[in-house]
Amino acid sequence: MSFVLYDYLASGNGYKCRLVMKALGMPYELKEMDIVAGETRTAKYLAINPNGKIPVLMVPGRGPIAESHAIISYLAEGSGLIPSDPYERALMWQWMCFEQYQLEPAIGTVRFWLTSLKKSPADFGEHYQERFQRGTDALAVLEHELTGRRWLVGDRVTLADIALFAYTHVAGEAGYRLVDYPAISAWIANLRTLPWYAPITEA
Ligand SMILES: N[C@@H](CCC(=O)N[C@@H](CS)C(=O)NCC(=O)O)C(=O)O
Repeated sequence: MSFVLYDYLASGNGYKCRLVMKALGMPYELKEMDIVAGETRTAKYLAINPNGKIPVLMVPGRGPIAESHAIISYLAEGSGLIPSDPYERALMWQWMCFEQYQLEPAIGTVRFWLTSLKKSPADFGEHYQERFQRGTDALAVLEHELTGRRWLVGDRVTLADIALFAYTHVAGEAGYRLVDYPAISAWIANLRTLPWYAPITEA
């Protein structure tokens, strides 16, 4: 029995899980949920994740795990995607916390409004401006960190790169101009050269 991933293909949070399983050669079954149609809010789904969100990883013989960073840290346990050095591991978590608090709620939300809900910035008024600015601030921090570096932590790709790549590489869909961020653009290009790289649109 392989893992089952409850997911929505356009989701960067789900994409992190798909990329980690691809990187580690772990087979999985994808169960696509239409989050716009409310499929994660049914009683059946809420029994799996009371928070009503994807991604959820169903672990055979154990049960569900929600929250993308909990899922990827479970999947990557003991692999080279998690630094064995405690300091580097803490830096990995530093960037993954940054992603959840500052980057994903801004870039991920704006992208969701525009591409999944098919709304315009005017539909959200000041909320749009505030979210968009938070995303601009997050990209500035990332650009600063990546200047002169190939990966976010140490000298190899870690969960931090995968976690931050997920929404950053599609920031253009949320209206950001990635060409204005040369270090981020180079990092995105580097990640795309990895043998297990697959686009966000791939199941
Ligand atoms: N912090 C969570 C966020 C999960 C999340 O926001 N999921 C969104 C899609 S990316 C969702 O399921 N939305 C549907 C809903 O809220 O009904 C994670 O990293 O997994």
